[in-house]
Amino acid sequence: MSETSSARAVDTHCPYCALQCGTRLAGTRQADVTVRPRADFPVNRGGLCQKGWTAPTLLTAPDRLLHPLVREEGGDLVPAGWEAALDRVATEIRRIKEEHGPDAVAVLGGGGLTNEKAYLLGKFARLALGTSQIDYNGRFCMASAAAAATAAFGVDRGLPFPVTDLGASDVVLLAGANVAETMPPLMQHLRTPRLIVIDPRASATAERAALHLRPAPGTDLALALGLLHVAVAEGRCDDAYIAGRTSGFAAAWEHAAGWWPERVEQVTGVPASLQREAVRMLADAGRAHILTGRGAEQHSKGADQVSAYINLALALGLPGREGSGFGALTGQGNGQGGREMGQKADQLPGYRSLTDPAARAHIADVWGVSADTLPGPGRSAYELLDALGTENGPRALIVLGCNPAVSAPRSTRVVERLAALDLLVVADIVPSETAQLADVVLPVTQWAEEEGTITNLEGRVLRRRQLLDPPGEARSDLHVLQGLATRLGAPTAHYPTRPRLVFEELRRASRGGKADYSGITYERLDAGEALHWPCPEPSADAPPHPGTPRLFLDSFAHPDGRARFLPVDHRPAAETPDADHPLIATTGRVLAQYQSGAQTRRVPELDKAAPEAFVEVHPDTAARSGLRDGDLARVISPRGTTLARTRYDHRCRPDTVFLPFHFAGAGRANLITNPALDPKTGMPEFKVCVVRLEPVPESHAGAPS
Ligand SMILES: Nc1nc2c(c(=O)[nH]1)N[C@H]1C(S)=C(S)[C@@H](COP(=O)(O)OP(=O)(O)OC[C@H]3O[C@@H](n4cnc5c(=O)[nH]c(N)nc54)[C@H](O)[C@@H]3O)O[C@H]1N2
Ligand SMILES: Nc1nc2c(c(=O)[nH]1)N[C@H]1C(S)=C(S)[C@@H](COP(=O)(O)OP(=O)(O)OC[C@H]3O[C@@H](n4cnc5c(=O)[nH]c(N)nc54)[C@H](O)[C@@H]3O)O[C@H]1N2
Ligand code: SF4
Ligand SMILES: [Mo]
Repeated sequence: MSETSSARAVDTHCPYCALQCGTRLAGTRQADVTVRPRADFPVNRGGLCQKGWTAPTLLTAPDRLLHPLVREEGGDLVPAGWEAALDRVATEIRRIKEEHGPDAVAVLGGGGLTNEKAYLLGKFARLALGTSQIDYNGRFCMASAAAAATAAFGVDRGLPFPVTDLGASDVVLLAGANVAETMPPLMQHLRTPRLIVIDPRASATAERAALHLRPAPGTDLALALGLLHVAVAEGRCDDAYIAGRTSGFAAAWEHAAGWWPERVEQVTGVPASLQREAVRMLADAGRAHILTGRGAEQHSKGADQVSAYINLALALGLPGREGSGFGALTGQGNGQGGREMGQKADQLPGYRSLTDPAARAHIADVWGVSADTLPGPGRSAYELLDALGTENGPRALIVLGCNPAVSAPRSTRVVERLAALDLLVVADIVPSETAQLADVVLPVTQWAEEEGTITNLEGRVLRRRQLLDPPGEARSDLHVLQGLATRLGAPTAHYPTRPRLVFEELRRASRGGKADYSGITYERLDAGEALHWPCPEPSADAPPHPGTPRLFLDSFAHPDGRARFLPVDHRPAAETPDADHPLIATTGRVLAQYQSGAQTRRVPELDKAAPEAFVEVHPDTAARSGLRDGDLARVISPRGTTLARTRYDHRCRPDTVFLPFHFAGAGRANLITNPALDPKTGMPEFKVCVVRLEPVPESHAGAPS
């Protein structure tokens, strides 16, 4: 029984994005839950987007998973008891490990999982399975921003300052972030500052901008180098800051020196005059922020691209200065905590490196094993999916909190690889497209039905609280992990199902790491304290650590205390348009749908607002392909074809089309995307692939999703 099952109202947070808007839930059963935004939570201050308002509908999705399902020999998924379902998984895993070794079993996690789940999943993979093959969907999301921040600042906390700082800024530059649709309540904090938006599209956010730069997709690196060039050429750099707080400027400048504004204009399409205006706005501002979103990051050069924006921010003296800064806008609900807890291929809890002997020794000690038993780093998410069922690849995959059949690039290949497995196990709340392919489907509880913690985009640790008992036979992911681990021989006590106990263990595991949670307790959070990591546990008689809302004010996290410029140069996207595929397609989000749509497509109000796949295209470009507004189009890339409704937009770049990736079936944007990976981070090139458009004969024209 839960710790709070008698409560009828709880203060908690939205189940979706990294803003983690504060909400109050009330109700006694799944069907009568109401949600209200909390005015006292500083991030949303009483605001909620359409997804937050309708979140309770998810609790009663008509096809909600309520019983475990197992696939009959070559046939359908049929209901089974938990014991039988877990036994079947454990038996298969033992067989596969015996025949092919521990790396034949793989795990894919998610940035929506609570800290407790993400932590226990990493422990389960490395200890109970003994596999190196674990990664998570944050690889598709924050990997490039994380690598660039770590390289520059020595630590990766998406926003190293609270979002409320933005409200007092004079100028905020948003590179590839459409926050008006992806984090609407954040717009409250962006009313005062003047906005510079860098986006190839006239996005809802760009419409609110004082200055809108529209580079061709895949050219931000050239643009950011150009902005640095202008700052230097016009004498607008903060020379004292560069000398006193940074290193590596000269090497970075060597590359930027060749990117004068007129050359940048040729590559990006952004007029030189607008480049100069952007730099003047930033340099004239008393307080300024530069923020990146996925538009700048989801590229095969995503990490370098973010580094180029960081170089600009450093040249202007913004990071680590009170009231100014650089940040990347984390996307998923627990996208920040999810990348600290050890579900990433190269990482241990506390944001520790899996290859650092001291880190291995510390975690092995917490887990009560010898450091030699911990596996080394595994494949990144797309490489892992691409290897499934191949000669040296995994034969089994366990998925928690991810729907790669829709969200991974080059879907056709990914679905083929999932089908080639001996065993696919999916724990989910609904029959996602990936769950539909599984051999065993495990029904789990969701946000209003469980306790835990989430770390939002500003590194603030928040409590998720339970309002309701689980429906049907649904159990927490923690129960799933315990059930499997014990069947594989682990002691029950090593896999607690009470989130509070898991949190106590992860506090110890994180102690001394970059993301140190050891001073954070459920009691402190429940008392309403605002705790941003790092928050170390103080020595015996010292007062509790207050947490760290603002990082880098005194020094950066490198041993010499300095931030580092990275020497980066422009390179083109992996594909460039040609006669067969003359256009660039970029992909992203709309307000009413979330991610793979597994959740929001099941909320009628949201599904009505954004019912089907579409392709946003300039009317002249569409007309050249014989497409009228509202026609069904084939969008064809070298990898495949997706079907989408033509949506005219006069403000589009004529060389660029845009598709949301929230839809399943033939309307999956990822049927066409390019899995070219960033060599530094494994990030796929979701934001650039080459395409052509063709009409679909009327006789074939069904709904695209
Ligand atoms: N409604 C909604 N909100 C969400 C989500 C959702 O699915 N739906 N998901 C959450 C998650 S996990 C994430 S990661 C965030 C993502 O939040 P955002 O990063 O804001 O979302 P995207 O739509 O992926 O991309 C933002 C913009 O990048 C632009 N863009 C495309 N190519 C380029 C380019 O080469 N350069 C530049 N500068 N811009 C480019 C697109 O036109 C788009 O407007 O949103 C979170 N919030
Ligand atoms: N073309 C294109 N593709 C993209 C992107 C893009 O911009 N363009 N963006 C990428 C980005 S930034 C991201 S973050 C990914 C997101 O991609 P995914 O992670 O695949 O998308 P979600 O729909 O969030 O999938 C989460 C799944 O977990 C389930 N779930 C929710 N809560 C829980 C839980 O507590 N436990 C368990 N076990 N399951 C749970 C949901 O029902 C859902 O099925 O997509 C990436 N793919
Ligand atoms: S902005 Fe994000 S956290 Fe806030 S209500 Fe919308 S989806 Fe939920
Ligand atoms: Mo994301």
